[in-house]
Amino acid sequence: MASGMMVAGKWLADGNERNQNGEFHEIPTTFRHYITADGSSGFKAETGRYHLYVALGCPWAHRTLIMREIKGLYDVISVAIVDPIMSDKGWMFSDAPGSIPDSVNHAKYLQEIYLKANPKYTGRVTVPVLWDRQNQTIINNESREIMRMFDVEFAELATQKINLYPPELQQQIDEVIDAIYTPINAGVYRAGFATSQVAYEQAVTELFESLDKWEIILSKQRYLCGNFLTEADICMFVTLYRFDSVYYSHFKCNLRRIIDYPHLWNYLKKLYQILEFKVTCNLDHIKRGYYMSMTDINPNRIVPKGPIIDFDEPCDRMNVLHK
Ligand SMILES: N[C@@H](CCC(=O)N[C@@H](CS)C(=O)NCC(=O)O)C(=O)O
Repeated sequence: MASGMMVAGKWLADGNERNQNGEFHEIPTTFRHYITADGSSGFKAETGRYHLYVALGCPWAHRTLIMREIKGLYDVISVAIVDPIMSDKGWMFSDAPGSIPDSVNHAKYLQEIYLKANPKYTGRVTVPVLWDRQNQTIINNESREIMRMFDVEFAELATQKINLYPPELQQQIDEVIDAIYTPINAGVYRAGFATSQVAYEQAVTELFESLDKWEIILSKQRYLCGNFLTEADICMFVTLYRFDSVYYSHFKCNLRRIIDYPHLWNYLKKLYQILEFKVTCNLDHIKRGYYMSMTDINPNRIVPKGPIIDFDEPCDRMNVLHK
Protein backbone atom coordinates (compact mmCIF):
# COMPACT_ATOMS: atom_id res chain seq x y z
CA MET A 1 0.00 0.00 0.00
CA ALA A 2 2.94 2.32 -0.34
CA SER A 3 5.22 3.01 -3.29
CA GLY A 4 7.91 5.67 -3.03
CA MET A 5 7.43 9.05 -4.78
CA MET A 6 9.47 12.28 -4.48
CA VAL A 7 7.23 15.40 -4.29
CA ALA A 8 8.53 18.91 -3.49
CA GLY A 9 11.73 17.33 -2.09
CA LYS A 10 9.68 15.34 0.48
CA TRP A 11 9.66 11.52 0.22
CA LEU A 12 6.03 10.40 0.38
CA ALA A 13 5.66 6.66 0.96
CA ASP A 14 2.09 6.51 -0.28
CA GLY A 15 2.28 8.45 -3.55
CA ASN A 16 -0.22 11.05 -2.29
CA GLU A 17 0.08 14.71 -1.38
CA ARG A 18 0.38 16.69 1.89
CA ASN A 19 -0.40 20.39 1.95
CA GLN A 20 1.52 22.91 4.04
CA ASN A 21 -0.74 22.09 7.07
CA GLY A 22 0.32 18.45 6.88
CA GLU A 23 -3.11 17.35 5.60
CA PHE A 24 -3.24 14.25 3.38
CA HIS A 25 -4.86 14.64 -0.06
CA GLU A 26 -5.42 11.75 -2.45
CA ILE A 27 -4.18 12.28 -6.03
CA PRO A 28 -7.19 11.36 -8.24
CA THR A 29 -7.01 8.27 -10.47
CA THR A 30 -6.82 8.92 -14.19
CA PHE A 31 -8.16 5.93 -16.18
CA ARG A 32 -11.90 6.60 -16.27
CA HIS A 33 -13.45 4.84 -19.27
CA TYR A 34 -16.87 3.28 -18.60
CA ILE A 35 -18.24 -0.11 -19.67
CA THR A 36 -21.94 -0.18 -20.62
CA ALA A 37 -24.32 -3.13 -21.06
CA ASP A 38 -25.11 -2.07 -24.66
CA GLY A 39 -21.55 -1.01 -25.57
CA SER A 40 -22.61 2.57 -26.37
CA SER A 41 -19.55 3.78 -24.43
CA GLY A 42 -17.28 1.86 -26.80
CA PHE A 43 -16.70 -0.76 -24.13
CA LYS A 44 -19.42 -3.45 -23.98
CA ALA A 45 -20.03 -5.65 -20.95
CA GLU A 46 -18.96 -9.11 -22.15
CA THR A 47 -17.94 -12.41 -20.53
CA GLY A 48 -14.19 -13.14 -20.50
CA ARG A 49 -13.13 -9.75 -21.88
CA TYR A 50 -12.17 -7.93 -18.65
CA HIS A 51 -9.55 -8.72 -16.00
CA LEU A 52 -9.46 -7.21 -12.49
CA TYR A 53 -6.20 -6.48 -10.64
CA VAL A 54 -6.50 -6.15 -6.84
CA ALA A 55 -4.67 -6.33 -3.54
CA LEU A 56 -6.58 -8.10 -0.73
CA GLY A 57 -5.21 -5.55 1.74
CA CYS A 58 -6.55 -2.51 -0.11
CA PRO A 59 -10.00 -1.30 1.02
CA TRP A 60 -10.71 0.33 -2.36
CA ALA A 61 -9.90 -2.85 -4.32
CA HIS A 62 -11.87 -4.85 -1.73
CA ARG A 63 -15.04 -2.98 -2.79
CA THR A 64 -14.73 -4.34 -6.33
CA LEU A 65 -14.01 -7.90 -5.14
CA ILE A 66 -17.10 -7.99 -2.94
CA MET A 67 -19.32 -6.69 -5.77
CA ARG A 68 -17.86 -9.29 -8.19
CA GLU A 69 -18.72 -12.02 -5.64
CA ILE A 70 -22.19 -10.74 -4.74
CA LYS A 71 -23.20 -10.47 -8.39
CA GLY A 72 -21.71 -13.90 -9.15
CA LEU A 73 -19.39 -12.53 -11.86
CA TYR A 74 -16.45 -14.88 -11.13
CA ASP A 75 -16.80 -16.61 -14.55
CA VAL A 76 -17.38 -13.29 -16.31
CA ILE A 77 -14.47 -11.21 -14.93
CA SER A 78 -11.14 -12.88 -14.12
CA VAL A 79 -8.91 -11.61 -11.31
CA ALA A 80 -5.24 -11.32 -10.37
CA ILE A 81 -4.18 -10.66 -6.77
CA VAL A 82 -0.84 -8.96 -6.12
CA ASP A 83 1.60 -9.88 -3.36
CA PRO A 84 0.36 -8.33 -0.10
CA ILE A 85 3.55 -6.37 0.55
CA MET A 86 4.36 -3.40 -1.67
CA SER A 87 7.89 -3.69 -3.17
CA ASP A 88 10.15 -0.70 -3.87
CA LYS A 89 8.83 -0.90 -7.43
CA GLY A 90 5.25 -0.81 -6.21
CA TRP A 91 2.73 -3.63 -6.41
CA MET A 92 4.30 -6.95 -7.46
CA PHE A 93 2.90 -10.30 -8.55
CA SER A 94 3.96 -13.48 -6.72
CA ASP A 95 2.60 -16.91 -5.82
CA ALA A 96 2.42 -16.04 -2.12
CA PRO A 97 -0.52 -17.73 -0.33
CA GLY A 98 -3.70 -15.85 -1.26
CA SER A 99 -2.08 -14.14 -4.28
CA ILE A 100 -2.92 -14.96 -7.94
CA PRO A 101 -0.25 -14.22 -10.58
CA ASP A 102 -1.17 -12.21 -13.70
CA SER A 103 -2.45 -14.82 -16.18
CA VAL A 104 -3.29 -12.16 -18.80
CA ASN A 105 -0.25 -9.87 -19.19
CA HIS A 106 2.17 -12.07 -17.25
CA ALA A 107 3.51 -8.92 -15.57
CA LYS A 108 5.99 -8.95 -12.66
CA TYR A 109 4.99 -5.47 -11.49
CA LEU A 110 1.63 -3.71 -11.81
CA GLN A 111 3.51 -0.73 -13.22
CA GLU A 112 3.98 -2.76 -16.44
CA ILE A 113 0.19 -2.79 -16.87
CA TYR A 114 0.00 1.00 -16.55
CA LEU A 115 2.86 1.47 -19.02
CA LYS A 116 1.25 -0.99 -21.45
CA ALA A 117 -1.89 1.19 -21.38
CA ASN A 118 0.11 4.43 -21.56
CA PRO A 119 3.90 4.24 -22.16
CA LYS A 120 4.25 7.85 -20.89
CA TYR A 121 2.39 7.18 -17.62
CA THR A 122 4.17 8.66 -14.55
CA GLY A 123 1.31 8.79 -12.02
CA ARG A 124 0.40 6.59 -9.06
CA VAL A 125 0.26 2.85 -9.78
CA THR A 126 -2.79 1.87 -7.77
CA VAL A 127 -5.16 -1.06 -7.36
CA PRO A 128 -7.91 -1.79 -8.32
CA VAL A 129 -7.38 -1.83 -12.09
CA LEU A 130 -9.85 -3.12 -14.67
CA TRP A 131 -8.06 -4.30 -17.84
CA ASP A 132 -9.56 -4.83 -21.32
CA ARG A 133 -8.13 -7.83 -23.17
CA GLN A 134 -9.70 -6.67 -26.46
CA ASN A 135 -8.21 -3.16 -26.59
CA GLN A 136 -5.13 -4.11 -24.52
CA THR A 137 -5.66 -1.14 -22.22
CA ILE A 138 -6.87 -0.08 -18.76
CA ILE A 139 -10.60 0.70 -18.68
CA ASN A 140 -10.76 2.18 -15.21
CA ASN A 141 -8.79 2.38 -11.95
CA GLU A 142 -11.40 4.03 -9.72
CA SER A 143 -13.05 1.57 -7.29
CA ARG A 144 -16.39 3.37 -7.01
CA GLU A 145 -16.90 3.32 -10.77
CA ILE A 146 -15.70 -0.29 -11.16
CA MET A 147 -18.12 -1.34 -8.38
CA ARG A 148 -20.97 0.46 -10.13
CA MET A 149 -20.17 -1.07 -13.52
CA PHE A 150 -20.22 -4.59 -12.02
CA ASP A 151 -23.53 -3.85 -10.29
CA VAL A 152 -25.41 -2.14 -13.13
CA GLU A 153 -23.73 -2.72 -16.51
CA PHE A 154 -22.93 -6.42 -15.92
CA ALA A 155 -26.35 -7.19 -14.38
CA GLU A 156 -27.44 -9.26 -17.41
CA LEU A 157 -24.30 -11.43 -17.21
CA ALA A 158 -24.48 -11.85 -13.42
CA THR A 159 -25.57 -15.23 -12.00
CA GLN A 160 -26.98 -13.48 -8.91
CA LYS A 161 -29.94 -11.26 -9.87
CA ILE A 162 -29.42 -8.91 -6.95
CA ASN A 163 -29.50 -5.11 -7.33
CA LEU A 164 -27.44 -3.02 -4.89
CA TYR A 165 -28.33 0.21 -6.70
CA PRO A 166 -32.13 0.00 -7.00
CA PRO A 167 -33.83 2.94 -8.80
CA GLU A 168 -35.79 4.13 -5.77
CA LEU A 169 -32.63 4.38 -3.61
CA GLN A 170 -30.02 5.63 -6.13
CA GLN A 171 -29.92 9.24 -4.97
CA GLN A 172 -29.72 8.21 -1.30
CA ILE A 173 -27.01 5.61 -2.05
CA ASP A 174 -24.84 8.19 -3.85
CA GLU A 175 -25.35 10.71 -1.04
CA VAL A 176 -24.39 8.14 1.61
CA ILE A 177 -21.30 6.97 -0.32
CA ASP A 178 -20.27 10.65 -0.56
CA ALA A 179 -21.07 11.22 3.13
CA ILE A 180 -18.85 8.40 4.41
CA TYR A 181 -15.95 8.97 1.95
CA THR A 182 -14.12 11.97 3.47
CA PRO A 183 -14.66 11.38 7.23
CA ILE A 184 -14.47 7.54 7.25
CA ASN A 185 -13.09 5.79 4.11
CA ALA A 186 -10.45 8.49 3.42
CA GLY A 187 -10.67 9.76 7.01
CA VAL A 188 -8.59 6.91 8.43
CA TYR A 189 -5.87 7.74 5.86
CA ARG A 190 -6.15 11.46 6.62
CA ALA A 191 -5.45 10.60 10.27
CA GLY A 192 -2.78 8.00 9.54
CA PHE A 193 -0.87 10.02 6.94
CA ALA A 194 -1.21 13.43 8.63
CA THR A 195 2.18 15.08 9.17
CA SER A 196 0.99 17.66 11.71
CA GLN A 197 -0.82 17.37 15.06
CA VAL A 198 -3.51 19.76 13.84
CA ALA A 199 -4.20 17.78 10.66
CA TYR A 200 -4.30 14.51 12.61
CA GLU A 201 -6.69 15.84 15.27
CA GLN A 202 -8.96 17.37 12.62
CA ALA A 203 -9.21 14.05 10.78
CA VAL A 204 -9.62 11.83 13.85
CA THR A 205 -12.30 14.10 15.34
CA GLU A 206 -14.32 14.13 12.09
CA LEU A 207 -13.89 10.34 11.83
CA PHE A 208 -15.38 9.58 15.25
CA GLU A 209 -18.12 12.20 14.90
CA SER A 210 -19.19 10.38 11.75
CA LEU A 211 -18.93 6.90 13.33
CA ASP A 212 -21.00 8.14 16.29
CA LYS A 213 -23.64 9.40 13.81
CA TRP A 214 -23.86 6.07 11.96
CA GLU A 215 -24.00 4.16 15.27
CA ILE A 216 -27.25 6.01 16.04
CA ILE A 217 -28.66 5.51 12.51
CA LEU A 218 -27.90 1.77 12.64
CA SER A 219 -29.74 1.51 15.95
CA LYS A 220 -32.91 2.35 13.99
CA GLN A 221 -32.39 0.54 10.67
CA ARG A 222 -30.54 -2.48 9.33
CA TYR A 223 -28.32 -0.87 6.67
CA LEU A 224 -27.00 2.56 5.74
CA CYS A 225 -29.82 3.27 3.28
CA GLY A 226 -32.66 1.60 5.17
CA ASN A 227 -33.50 -2.11 5.37
CA PHE A 228 -31.90 -3.31 2.17
CA LEU A 229 -28.24 -3.99 1.43
CA THR A 230 -26.77 -1.49 -1.06
CA GLU A 231 -23.44 -0.40 -2.56
CA ALA A 232 -23.05 2.04 0.35
CA ASP A 233 -22.76 -0.90 2.78
CA ILE A 234 -19.89 -2.36 0.78
CA CYS A 235 -18.11 1.02 0.97
CA MET A 236 -18.57 1.15 4.78
CA PHE A 237 -17.71 -2.53 5.36
CA VAL A 238 -14.19 -2.39 3.89
CA THR A 239 -13.15 0.33 6.34
CA LEU A 240 -14.90 -1.14 9.41
CA TYR A 241 -13.43 -4.60 8.75
CA ARG A 242 -9.85 -3.20 8.87
CA PHE A 243 -10.49 -0.76 11.72
CA ASP A 244 -9.61 -2.61 14.97
CA SER A 245 -6.73 -4.56 13.34
CA VAL A 246 -5.07 -1.64 11.52
CA TYR A 247 -6.54 1.88 11.71
CA TYR A 248 -6.93 1.86 15.56
CA SER A 249 -3.20 1.33 16.11
CA HIS A 250 -1.32 1.92 12.83
CA PHE A 251 -3.24 5.12 11.93
CA LYS A 252 -3.89 6.22 15.58
CA CYS A 253 -7.68 6.19 15.13
CA ASN A 254 -8.03 5.15 18.77
CA LEU A 255 -10.83 7.06 20.49
CA ARG A 256 -12.88 3.85 20.29
CA ARG A 257 -12.75 0.43 18.60
CA ILE A 258 -15.61 -0.74 16.38
CA ILE A 259 -16.34 -3.47 18.91
CA ASP A 260 -17.06 -0.67 21.39
CA TYR A 261 -19.97 0.44 19.17
CA PRO A 262 -22.85 -2.08 19.71
CA HIS A 263 -24.70 -1.29 16.46
CA LEU A 264 -21.68 -0.74 14.19
CA TRP A 265 -20.13 -3.94 15.54
CA ASN A 266 -23.34 -5.93 14.98
CA TYR A 267 -23.65 -4.43 11.47
CA LEU A 268 -20.02 -5.36 10.69
CA LYS A 269 -20.55 -8.97 11.86
CA LYS A 270 -23.79 -9.22 9.91
CA LEU A 271 -22.08 -8.16 6.66
CA TYR A 272 -19.01 -10.32 7.29
CA GLN A 273 -21.24 -13.36 7.80
CA ILE A 274 -22.66 -12.93 4.29
CA LEU A 275 -20.62 -15.55 2.42
CA GLU A 276 -19.92 -13.25 -0.54
CA PHE A 277 -18.30 -10.77 1.85
CA LYS A 278 -16.45 -13.33 3.95
CA VAL A 279 -14.71 -15.10 1.03
CA THR A 280 -13.05 -11.82 -0.01
CA CYS A 281 -11.61 -11.08 3.45
CA ASN A 282 -7.95 -11.83 4.25
CA LEU A 283 -6.70 -10.26 7.50
CA ASP A 284 -3.21 -11.68 6.97
CA HIS A 285 -2.82 -9.79 3.65
CA ILE A 286 -4.41 -6.71 5.22
CA LYS A 287 -2.11 -6.58 8.26
CA ARG A 288 1.08 -7.43 6.36
CA GLY A 289 0.10 -4.96 3.65
CA TYR A 290 -0.27 -2.03 6.01
CA TYR A 291 2.36 -2.81 8.67
CA MET A 292 5.11 -4.01 6.30
CA SER A 293 4.61 -1.59 3.37
CA MET A 294 4.38 1.72 5.26
CA THR A 295 7.87 2.00 6.71
CA ASP A 296 7.50 5.74 7.32
CA ILE A 297 4.78 4.89 9.89
CA ASN A 298 6.13 1.46 11.00
CA PRO A 299 9.92 1.51 10.36
CA ASN A 300 10.63 -1.97 11.76
CA ARG A 301 7.77 -3.49 9.73
CA ILE A 302 6.62 -5.48 12.75
CA VAL A 303 3.12 -6.95 12.28
CA PRO A 304 1.11 -7.02 15.53
CA LYS A 305 -0.26 -10.45 16.54
CA GLY A 306 -3.50 -8.99 17.89
CA PRO A 307 -6.24 -8.06 18.24
CA ILE A 308 -8.14 -11.36 18.36
CA ILE A 309 -11.55 -10.57 16.80
CA ASP A 310 -14.37 -13.10 16.27
CA PHE A 311 -16.32 -11.80 13.26
CA ASP A 312 -18.36 -15.02 13.34
CA GLU A 313 -19.70 -14.18 16.79
CA PRO A 314 -23.52 -14.39 16.74
CA CYS A 315 -25.33 -11.25 15.56
CA ASP A 316 -28.96 -10.37 14.89
CA ARG A 317 -29.20 -12.12 11.53
CA MET A 318 -31.65 -10.38 9.19
CA ASN A 319 -33.06 -11.07 5.78
CA VAL A 320 -30.29 -9.24 3.98
CA LEU A 321 -30.83 -9.58 0.32
CA HIS A 322 -32.91 -7.17 -1.81
CA LYS A 323 -34.59 -9.43 -4.42
N1 LIG B 1 -9.32 6.33 -5.56
C1 LIG B 1 -8.75 5.05 -5.78
C2 LIG B 1 -7.72 4.77 -4.67
C3 LIG B 1 -6.92 3.51 -4.90
C4 LIG B 1 -5.72 3.41 -3.96
O1 LIG B 1 -5.31 4.41 -3.33
N2 LIG B 1 -5.15 2.20 -3.83
C5 LIG B 1 -3.95 2.05 -3.00
C6 LIG B 1 -3.99 0.80 -2.14
S1 LIG B 1 -5.15 0.92 -0.86
C7 LIG B 1 -2.72 1.92 -3.88
O2 LIG B 1 -2.70 1.15 -4.82
N3 LIG B 1 -1.66 2.70 -3.54
C8 LIG B 1 -0.44 2.61 -4.25
C9 LIG B 1 0.16 4.00 -4.45
O3 LIG B 1 -0.46 4.96 -4.08
O4 LIG B 1 1.27 4.03 -4.98
C10 LIG B 1 -9.86 4.00 -5.77
O5 LIG B 1 -10.82 4.18 -5.00
O6 LIG B 1 -9.75 3.04 -6.53
